[in-house]
Amino acid sequence: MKGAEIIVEALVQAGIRFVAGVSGDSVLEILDALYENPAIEYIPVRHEQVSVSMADGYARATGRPMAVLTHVGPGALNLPLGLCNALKDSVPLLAMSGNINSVRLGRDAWHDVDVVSTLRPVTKWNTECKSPAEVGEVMRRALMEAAGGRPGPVHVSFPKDVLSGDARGPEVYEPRDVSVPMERPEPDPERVEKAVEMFMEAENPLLFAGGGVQWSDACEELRAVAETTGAPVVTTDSARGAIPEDHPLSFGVVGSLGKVTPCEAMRNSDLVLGIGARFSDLSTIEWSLIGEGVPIIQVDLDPNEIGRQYPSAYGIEGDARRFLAGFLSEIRNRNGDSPKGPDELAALPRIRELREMADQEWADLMDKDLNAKPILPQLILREAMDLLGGEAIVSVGAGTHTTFAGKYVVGKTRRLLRSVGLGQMGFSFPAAMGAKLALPDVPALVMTGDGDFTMVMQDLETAVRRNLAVVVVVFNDFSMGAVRHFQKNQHGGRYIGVEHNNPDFAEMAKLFGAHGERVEDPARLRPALEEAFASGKPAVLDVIIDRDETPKSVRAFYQKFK
Ligand SMILES: Cc1ncc(C[n+]2csc(CCOP(=O)(O)OP(=O)(O)O)c2C)c(N)n1
Ligand SMILES: [Mg+2]
Repeated sequence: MKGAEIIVEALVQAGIRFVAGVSGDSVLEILDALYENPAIEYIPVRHEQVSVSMADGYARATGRPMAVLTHVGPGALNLPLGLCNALKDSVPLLAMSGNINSVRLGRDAWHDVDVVSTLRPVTKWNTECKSPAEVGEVMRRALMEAAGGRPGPVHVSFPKDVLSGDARGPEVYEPRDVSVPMERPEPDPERVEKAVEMFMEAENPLLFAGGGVQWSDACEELRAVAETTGAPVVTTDSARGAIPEDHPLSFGVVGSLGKVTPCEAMRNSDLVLGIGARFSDLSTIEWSLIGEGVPIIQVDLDPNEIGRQYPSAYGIEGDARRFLAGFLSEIRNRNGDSPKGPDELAALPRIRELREMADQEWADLMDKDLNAKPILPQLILREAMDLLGGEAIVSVGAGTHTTFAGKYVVGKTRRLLRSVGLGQMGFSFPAAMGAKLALPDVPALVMTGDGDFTMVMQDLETAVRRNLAVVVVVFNDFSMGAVRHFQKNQHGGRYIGVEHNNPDFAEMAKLFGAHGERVEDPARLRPALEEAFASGKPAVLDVIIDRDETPKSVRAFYQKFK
């Protein structure tokens, strides 16, 4: 077997169904091995960055890695942004790139770039495959690294002669279907018991769920712990819907990109139990939300995260689901408690108070003339939620629009896609395409900015060709709004480099063969959304919004406590 054939065989054995990428002569052998292979679909895209973000969105939606394939040099050098995004948010994916023949490596030959060194800081694991005989082992290792432990993106470079050469010896080692979570460590039971004691001593404990809860499939356990203890739950953006955001105990995203109510819940807690959360600057508003001396319990699979932000945290190393299961049975053993119903939970005084605050916060956000023209971003949020409910795939871009779109009430885990740790523009559209590949029957909405969308919109061609019927709503303010707002507030309105023209995105979508409509009249928004989803095609709604509508900054709200 050729090296390239072993790669494809390893992908099939790992259960990988899609490979996206841009071609090049360095990967001809792999493309040829994919030709007519019924188990794997190769999806050509128009920019390598898009292939990584698609794989990223696919993995966020499913827990399964997808593969990316690029050409050497210029192809592989379009990967770092997307890989970094996956690394920052612990998303598993496999990137493969071709390379020039081994004998020419390092001689500054045509296309020769040290791709492995370039990608080192943006991958969890990354290597050059040196000989055809190594291909099977390198593939096994790469897939295990992507999905095992704390998931992440991996990259392998394959020189041409490795792909075309004949591999001798063992070809593929330990075939295994790969998905997250894989086998993960059990936390020390004594430390779990201690955590229960600390939790029960607290009057106002808080459950703080991070992406680790989602990646370890711990959502049911999280909900059971919450319903048994009556503790409120706040999340990071990586754990959206880990507990449905309309659940009586669920208060949404905490931190500077979240809402005030979950921040207040954190600020007024006398114990914070963080599960699979980094306690980042974003979620804690530069570490200001947790009071001095408030005990913290931090459960994480990655020992490097424990105590990284709060050295005083009582650390528990291990899998989130196993921790929560152990925690729950210990609480039940001690108290004989069972889960409380929604009415009983809603009547708890602390929950009632937080719920009133949350309702008021929502009412304040929506307290606008939503029939106003230009359209207010709040109207898009309201109409989309009304139409689609909590279970749609919702992919959100990076910009001012995020602070509105990000308030979508998410009803299910793995449905809200967003570049969290990196805050990358150009992610939302391809990520939704990836999620749609996995879940073709679930409606997929992209809420993005005009700046964000224009970074990747060429791949409307891919969406149309592959019929990935995502509906892109462009919050069009003809500007890099987030930066414009800074210039308005901090630089006296001296706007430089933030205002631009746009094509009519709807007309452009039609030229690509997609559905398109420009929406300027607030009354047209709802029917336009309905028609876009009913078209069954990729669609772009170019919604002209009021660019001076600035959301209240949660960070600014908390300045007063500093
Ligand atoms: C790849 C990348 N480049 C630059 C930035 C800095 N940045 C953050 S938000 C933003 C403006 C985004 O504009 P748009 O997508 O139109 O959204 P808006 O703020 O107008 O809602 C910029 C330039 C970034 N986050 N990512
Ligand atoms: Mg904009």
